[in-house]
Amino acid sequence: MQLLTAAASPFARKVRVLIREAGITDVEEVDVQTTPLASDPLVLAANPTGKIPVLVRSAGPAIYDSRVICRFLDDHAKAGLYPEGRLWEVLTLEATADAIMDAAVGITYEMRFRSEADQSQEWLNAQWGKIERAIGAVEVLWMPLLAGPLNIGQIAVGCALEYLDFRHDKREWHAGHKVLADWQAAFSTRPNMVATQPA
Ligand SMILES: N[C@@H](CCC(=O)N[C@@H](CS)C(=O)NCC(=O)O)C(=O)O
Repeated sequence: MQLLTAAASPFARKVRVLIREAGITDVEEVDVQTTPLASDPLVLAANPTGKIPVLVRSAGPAIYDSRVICRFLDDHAKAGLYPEGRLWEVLTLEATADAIMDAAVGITYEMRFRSEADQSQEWLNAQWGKIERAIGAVEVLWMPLLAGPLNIGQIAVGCALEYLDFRHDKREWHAGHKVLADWQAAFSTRPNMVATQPA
């Protein structure tokens, strides 16, 4: 199988961390360059939206998005990152982290692809508001799930928060969120997080 990926993508990083944590050896990672304004042809051939990550499989159609690929690879490797007893909580935590990524990647694109004069500060701030609220919810609701055995929610939150540090450090999400910031500082030292740092 081939994973179409990019070093800066937090969504693709979720999959890359899972691959390593699960000890999966039959997925080749292929770096592509794709943007909302210029889709990589390889990606477009496998995913009509042009987004990464995409998993190209030897049998069956290519699959996307990151949540589908993570679930598929977890099942493939029987990695147990979706504990049955806490499935709905873990999936909601993953969805919350993905929402942080969506808003953060949206901010990155707005700032990269529009001139400063055309950028909507109102829209940028509204996206940041989503991120702030999601971070607050993680801290209030999900710390026990972040503290337990490794699950996909932890990987997703780790990738989302490090993406904020990578692209939007000036917004200083850590301020007022010491509990989550301490969790992230520890989680980011996992060898598979270190091996997949965004670039
Ligand atoms: N919901 C998707 C989001 C994927 C996504 O937004 N990927 C970005 C890179 S971080 C992308 O491919 N952007 C290119 C585009 O929007 O055309 C997932 O979880 O895989």
